[in-house]
Formats: sequence, C-alpha cells, structure tokens
Amino acid sequence: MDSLAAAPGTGPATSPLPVLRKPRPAARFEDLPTDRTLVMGIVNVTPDSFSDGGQHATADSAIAAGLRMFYAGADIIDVGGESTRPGAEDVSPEEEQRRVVPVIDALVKAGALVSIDTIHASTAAAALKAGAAIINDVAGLTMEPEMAELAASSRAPYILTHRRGDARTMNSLAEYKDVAAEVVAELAGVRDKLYAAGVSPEQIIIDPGLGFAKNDAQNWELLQNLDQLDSLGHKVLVGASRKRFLGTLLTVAGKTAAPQERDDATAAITAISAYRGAWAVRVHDVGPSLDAVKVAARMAPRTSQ
Ligand code: PMM
Repeated sequence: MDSLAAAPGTGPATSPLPVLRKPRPAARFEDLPTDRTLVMGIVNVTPDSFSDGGQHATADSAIAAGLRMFYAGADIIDVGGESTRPGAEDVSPEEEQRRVVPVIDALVKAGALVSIDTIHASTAAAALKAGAAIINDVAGLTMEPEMAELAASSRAPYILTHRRGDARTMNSLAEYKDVAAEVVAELAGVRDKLYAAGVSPEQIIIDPGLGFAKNDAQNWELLQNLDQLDSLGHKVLVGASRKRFLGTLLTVAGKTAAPQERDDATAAITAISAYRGAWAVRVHDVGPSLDAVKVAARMAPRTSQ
C-alpha cells in the first residue's frame, strides 16, 4: 500500500488518503488499452452537478474521489469545474480554474490520465499546463472557437461533444426529424472547422452529447444508432451515466429514479456501448462499468481500434 501514490495537498495527516512519497511518471494517452472499451471516471468539482450533487465541492474530496476511481481501475479521470446541467449558472473561467487545477495536478502526480471537462479554452489551457492529457469540450466548439486552435497547437486528443445552445437554451432546441442523422451532420460540420484549424483526425473523439439538447426518446434513438456515429471515422465516447432519461426509464409508482439509483442502468448501457465498439464510456460509478467492458470484450473481442 505504501507505494500508492496520492496527491500533495490532500489534507492534514488525518486524511484517509495515502501521502504522496514519490510522484508516478505521467500517464500517456498512447498507452491506453486498445483491446477493450475504456472507462472514464467523472469528478465534478462543483457545488451543483445534477448527478453527484456537490459531493466533491472541495479539492480534497475531489482528489480523493478521483484517486479512488483511478485505483479502482478507471482508465481516464474526467475533471470538470462547471455544471453542465440544463439551467445551471455560468461559472467564470477563473473560478473554474481555481476549482480544477489543484485536482488535476494531484491526480496527474499520482499517475492518472486526466481529461478536462470545460467549455472554456483558457481553462483547457490551464488544465493542459497542469498535466491534463485530453480536452473534453462539452460545448463542441459552439462556445469558444479558440478551443480549435488550442487543440491544434497542443496536439492533445479533443472530445467533440454534440450540443445545441447553452445550459439555459438547450432544452428548447431538442427538435430533430432524424436525430442520429442530424447529430452526425452537425458533428461533421464542426469537425471540418477543427480540420481547418489544423487538428488532425486521430486527435478527434466524438460524443453524441446525450441529454444536451435531446429529450429522452432522442437519447434512446441515438444509442440505438451508435453505428451512424462510427461513419465519421473517429473514436466514439458515450456519456449516459445517471442522466435523466435513465431516471425516467426506471420510474416506479410515478417516482423518477434519483441519479444515484441509475448506476445499474448505466452499467447496462456501458455493456451495450462496449459491445458495439465504443472507444470509451464516461461514468460516475466505475466498478460496474469496468466489469461490463470486460464482459463485452469477451463476447466481442477486438484486436485494435
Ligand atoms: N455529460 C456531462 C458533462 N460532461 N462530457 C462528455 N464528453 N459527454 C457527456 O455526455 C457529458 C460530458 C453531464 O453530466 P455530469 O453532470 O454527470 O458530468
């Protein structure tokens, strides 16, 4: 146990976390496994995320949560400092960076591969400086086009998430005739802007953006048509964890399941996404999803991606 690298600044000696004695070498994107779907664990350093309700509002608790996921086997830890739930208040990039940078720094020193979940290019840049390896642009370039230049200059893998509007407007923009075809077409349009900025195809990971300007039925339709996203020729990330459409599915006696009651259904979606060849899933509860990807890899072995 004593070699378990933890983070500096994780609190007083009474902290339940191990003390960092020796930083681990930085994890590298290139070293991620390619024979199975990857599991990305979520750490929201926010007071108001829908899914983990401000559980990790301080750096210490966020670092502890990230380390637990890392030690449990998560391949990537996704750190975010602004809630993306519909109706959420904006957070300034300065406040966002104050929240996420110490957490990223600690997780990277412990040897984790970290992605930064943000819509702000300045926060993505600060995160990369702190050792994050992946940019997770939840606004899919719609908020800050500078993200494209940052992705091009840093060469960091870039998650292009489909979204319409912002946290305030997205619910009213969920109008599609054919949701899968339109999401693919809109992602292709943004992808072309990334190419024009100098981002290479291998850097791009696409994400259907479940819940971002999609209603429950549209989320299911996207999941049923994941193969259409494959047609763009990039890695695909699926982020269904604890989202509202799962709560609706699991309604009992008129009561929607609470976010924490949606983890089993999330693991089921992981199994299906992995079986269909998704590159990664983004989840709050990493253990069941790690098992699910093992099951899928056994059922449908792959040699490389
Ligand atoms: N969902 C949320 C936040 N970030 N990033 C990606 N790439 N894909 C998603 O689906 C996604 C995301 C919202 O969920 P949370 O509040 O539980 O983090």
